[in-house]
Order: sequence, then structure tokens, then C-alpha cells
Amino acid sequence: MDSRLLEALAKHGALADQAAMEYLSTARDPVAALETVFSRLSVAPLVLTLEDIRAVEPAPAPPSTAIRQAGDLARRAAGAARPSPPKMRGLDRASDVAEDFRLVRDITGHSTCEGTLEDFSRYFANRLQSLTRLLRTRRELVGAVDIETAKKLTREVRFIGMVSEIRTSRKGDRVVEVEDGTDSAPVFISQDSPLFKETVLEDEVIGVVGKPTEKGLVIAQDIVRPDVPSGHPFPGAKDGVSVAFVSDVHVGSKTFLREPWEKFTAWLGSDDEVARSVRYLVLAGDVADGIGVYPRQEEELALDDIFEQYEELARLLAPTPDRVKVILLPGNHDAVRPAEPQPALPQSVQKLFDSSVTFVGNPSAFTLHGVRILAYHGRSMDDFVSNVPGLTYAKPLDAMREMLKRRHLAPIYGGKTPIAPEAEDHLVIDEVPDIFVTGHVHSVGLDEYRGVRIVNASAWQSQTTYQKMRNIEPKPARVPIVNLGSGRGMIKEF
Ligand code: D5M
Ligand code: FE
Ligand code: ZN
Repeated sequence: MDSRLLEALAKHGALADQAAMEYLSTARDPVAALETVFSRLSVAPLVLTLEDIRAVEPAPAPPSTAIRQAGDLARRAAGAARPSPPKMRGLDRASDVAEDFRLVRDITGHSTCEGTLEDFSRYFANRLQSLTRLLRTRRELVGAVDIETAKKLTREVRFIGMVSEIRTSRKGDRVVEVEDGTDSAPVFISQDSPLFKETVLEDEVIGVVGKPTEKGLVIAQDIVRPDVPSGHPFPGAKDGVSVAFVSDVHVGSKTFLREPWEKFTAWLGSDDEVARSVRYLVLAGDVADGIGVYPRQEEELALDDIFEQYEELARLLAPTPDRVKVILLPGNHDAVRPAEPQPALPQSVQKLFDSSVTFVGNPSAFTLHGVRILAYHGRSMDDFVSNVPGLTYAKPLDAMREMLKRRHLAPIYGGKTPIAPEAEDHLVIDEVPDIFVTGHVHSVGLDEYRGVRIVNASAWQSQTTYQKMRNIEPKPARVPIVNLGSGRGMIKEF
């Protein structure tokens, strides 16, 4: 009997029957194989059977060393002042590989909301329903009941609901009001509890494990988030082509960084081995600086016509080699409604570009050679930074981890991120992506969170007056590149 396997099972609070144990023992790395199985099961069973394993096969062992190397490379590339670019193994020439792009989720053409009161209640009901579904698969919440039932019980209870209010008691403890449509319960988090340092946000959906008191309070013992199952395996496309992630070009601004941009597009067309492997370029929003986005913007504009800004972007993209497919989503500076989810840029803008550019909404989910990508401009990071202690603009990957934990791109309603009350909450991270990319904060980063590559694409704009005032130090002209075959990544500076 493999004791490491038993230990790994215990970590999941599970047992395995004999057939499952025998089967797993034959894997080259039984623990890794087990983790793969658990990451693919939507509900973790108490007793893992061979049938469970077969149901989620084929289950190639996760490239655990490759994953670790990706993190290391990213850290080295981001940390060192002028790193020599690490070599990526298994690179394919992108010009030899046919396009494989599939749009999975995008609001474009499906917007139904008019912003009525009914729209808002329907929107929040959908958010609660979608996240409840995800939370129900969590082992800690097995046997969760509705809040109306929970309040009548005296034993330990588990329930799921949306945070409607957060209060601080006179003594300094926290009371989080949680509601689920049947009723609402005040959840008490003592300042002496280790849970106290966790930030709970209004309108986020959480699971609660706690003990009801006679006074109608529920003493929190655990707060559960939907999160990403640990050990989410990188699927590894069969083609070793790469994706380059850029964002925030801000064309039209006087502070647009033309020189490094031209160096970047020239590099894409060069003989460099990594450059030649780049098949896709994701542009994560704020591609133009826009007009009237903030007070007195006109003083900082080099182009004060919105169409001229996009025409200029088309010219700036022209030198990229034909093999590179561009996938472009809008940001808060672009010429579409600011409320999220934002649809793709309008036809009047799209027609200024050639067919190498595909326009998608913000956020949108798509696959490239079977690798699932979630792209979001990242406006909600403003709200995360102002509401979660410890989060800063300099560390956007930490805010992205918070989004993945909550399986929501913009849980905070009523802050800086305008949200359109669509019938379905498109900001819920319903499927775990393999690569999650944002821009917006004009920083850069590449790492992984529980097997998900997290990428913050940088900007092509130097420090603006506003950023100077707020002490935001941009890290422009750095390009994270991830190989779809190996999952490895690097950051290249221009
Ligand atoms: O935002 C670029 C960066 O500047 C991003 O980190 C947010 C910050 N920023 C810009 N404008 C504001 C306002 N009005 N409030 C808070 N933070 C802001 P960009 O979307 O490119 O303007
Ligand atoms: Fe921006
Ligand atoms: Zn932005």
C-alpha cells in the first residue's frame, strides 16, 4: 500500500476502494494521478472508486515539474533587473500551426438588461444561484441547508448565502448578515477568531459553518469560498505555440510609448525562437485612450478623435506577422458601454481593422488549442485594492487570486466598477480557466495559482498625471508570453 497515496487521500478527507488503490498505484506518480482525478471530479466522493476514476479519464499526470518551472521562470523574469530570456522548450513555429480559437463565453450580442429594479434582483439571484452551485461541491458544505432551516437548528449548521451587510459590534467583533432567499442570518465573527483577519466583502457569496445561539446569531466556525480545486492540471496543447499578452496600449494619449511598441512588433516578426512560436496576441483592453474618460483628458491627448485613435492602433498592429491572430477586448477607456460585462467594440470601429483581429467582450472566455483562457480587463482591481487590506496596485496577481478564490471577477457592487444587471452573471468564473489574464493596473506579473496561470499584461503608456498624483508607478512595455504546449511562461521587456 502506498502510504503517500493514503496521505494524499486523507488530505481530501476521502477513502478509496481496493480497485481504485490498485489502479492508482500503477501510475508513474500515484499522488499526482490522484490529484488529477480529484481536480476533475465536480463532487469529491467519500469513497473513491475505479468508476469515479474512469469517469474522468483520460487523466494524464499533471506536468508538475513543468508547472513549478513556469512559476520559477516568471519569478526570475519579473525579479531580475534585466533577465536574459529563459528558453522555452518544445516551441513550434507558429506559422506551421493552424488556428484553433473557440469563443466559449461572451456577452456580445446577448445583452438583455435595461437596468430596471427587476433586472437588478434577477441579476443578484443569478449570482447567488451560480455561486451556490459551485459552493455545494465543497466538502466542507456537504449537508448544507437553507438559512430558514438552519436558524431552527441547535447543532452545527452549514449554509450558503450572499453577504448583505457587514457590521462591527460595540465590542469590536464582526457581524456578517448572510441571506439566501429563504431567510437571513447574522453570522458572528469574534475578533479572537482566526477568521477575523479574512476580508468578507459585501455581495460576495460564501458558505458558513457555524453554531446557532439562542439569541439568533450564528457563531462562525468556518467561512468557505468556492475557490479553484487544488492541483488544477494544465491541459497542455499538442501544439507548442505561444500566446503573448499585452494590454493598455492607450493609443491617442501623449504618454503612449511608441518606441518600445515598435520594438515589440518588430521582435514578433524576428527570427527569435520564442517570437516565432507566438501564434496569438491577446489585447486585454484600454487599447485606445478614448475621449472624455476622465476630467480634462483632452490636455493629455495627442489624438482627440476616437476613430483616429483606433485607425492609429490598426497601423500600429500592421507590422505584426500575418500568422499572429489578435484577440481584442475592450477596457474602461474604450468606445463601448463602461458597464461590465462590456460587449465587443462596435462595427464602426471593427471595420478599421483587417481580419487578423477578432473582437470579443470584456470579460470573455475562449479556448486556444483546447487551453481555456479567461480574459478580463481588470477594473475591479481598483475596488479590491481599496477594500481588501494588503492588496496594492503593485501586486495585481494577489487581487487575481482573490477573484479566483471567490470565483467572481467583480464581487464588490457599487464601487468603481460599473456592473450591468444582465440576466446571467457573466462575472462569475463558472469554469476554472487554464490561463487567467487581466491588464488595467499598468503593472506586470506572471505566476500560477493552484495550477491556473495568472497573467497581468502590462501597458504601453508612461506614468500619467493621475498616476503621479496617486503614486502609482507603472511597469510598461513588458510582455508575458505563455506556451500552450508546456504551460511555461516568461516576461520579455521592450
Ligand atoms: O487605469 C490605470 C491605472 O490608474 C489603474 O491602476 C487604476 C488607476 N486609475 C486611473 N484612474 C483612476 C481613478 N479615477 N480612480 C482610481 N484609480 C484610477 P486606466 O484604466 O488606464 O485609467
Ligand atoms: Fe489602462
Ligand atoms: Zn483600465
